[in-house]
Amino acid sequence: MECERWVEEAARLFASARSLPEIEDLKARFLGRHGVVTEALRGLSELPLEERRAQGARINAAKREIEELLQGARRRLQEEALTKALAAEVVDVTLPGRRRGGGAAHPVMETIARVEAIFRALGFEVADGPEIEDDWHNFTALNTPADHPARSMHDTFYVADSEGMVLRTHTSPVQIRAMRAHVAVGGNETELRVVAPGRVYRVDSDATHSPMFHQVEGLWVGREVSFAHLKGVVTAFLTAFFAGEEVRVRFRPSFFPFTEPSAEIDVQFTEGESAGRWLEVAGCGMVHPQVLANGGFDPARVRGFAFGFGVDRLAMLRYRVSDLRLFFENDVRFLTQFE
Ligand code: 2U9
Repeated sequence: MECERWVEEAARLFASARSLPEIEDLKARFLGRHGVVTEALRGLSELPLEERRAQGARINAAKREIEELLQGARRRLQEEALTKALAAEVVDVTLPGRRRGGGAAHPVMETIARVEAIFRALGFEVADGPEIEDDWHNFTALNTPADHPARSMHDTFYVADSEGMVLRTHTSPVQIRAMRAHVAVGGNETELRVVAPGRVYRVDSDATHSPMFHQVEGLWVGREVSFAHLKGVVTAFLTAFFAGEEVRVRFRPSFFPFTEPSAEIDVQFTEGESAGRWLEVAGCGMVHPQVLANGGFDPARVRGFAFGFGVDRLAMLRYRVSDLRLFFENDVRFLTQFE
């Protein structure tokens, strides 16, 4: 019988179909407007009534079977596609989750915090001030005369269209401001102990100099203050800062316009790459009487000592970084090592 052949043929063809478009073609061949089943149903009208009923029932039964085969084939292909996708898109549930980076303080800021903590423990307060300074606070008050080479455009960044405003070349102007504020509230003969950390600027750029760098300066003014106290404070600081490493400290005579006498401070490590070499880390001295006067103190009644450290230099030694520029390039591959 013809109907049974259709069903057998449909079963065979649907079973071997490999894609959804192939199945839709088969559907058209059997059930479409010009499909064999549709044509057969259309031909029924030419048959006598009795035969039409019997033949119609057979064709409709075949049609239902072919529709079921069609649904089955669609389901089979969808399941095959899913199985294939699941095998291809493997999810490794044992992988660690993706975390958002926590962030951390920059090694230079970490160093400033460490320096501040040590000086606070030694009785110093911490002060800050403007990074754009006037000529008087940055140079004149610090005994740096108008014709001093530090004032040249080759060394100092001047602010365009301003009356001699500069990017501060050291944090010393903060000390001048701290002295004047201290004396203004009646502290001419009371002790002043202050450290001033911060950014400073000079026209200079190579492996060991950056146009922006960091200093921390200290100042102690009082009636009985001597060079011996200066040595004691600086040595105590360096010992605490390099805790865990054996460090020797040396004071070497030098000159600065704002201190007299003046010295440079070198350190020597007994271990590590630079073991045995003396490395300069700071300058210091007894504050020049004229500078004390510019700060509002009476130089006949008080004395002071001061020192200035290069913070970046301290950070390089502590973290064993050989090129200063690495601190300012902000490459996360470098910075994440300090998290
Ligand atoms: C006042 C009086 C005196 C601070 C001083 C130095 C010597 C010094 C350098 C160290 C490395 C700058 O960053 S660096 O290049 N500093 O050599 N600083 S004495 O003297 C002062 C400061 C303020 C009122």
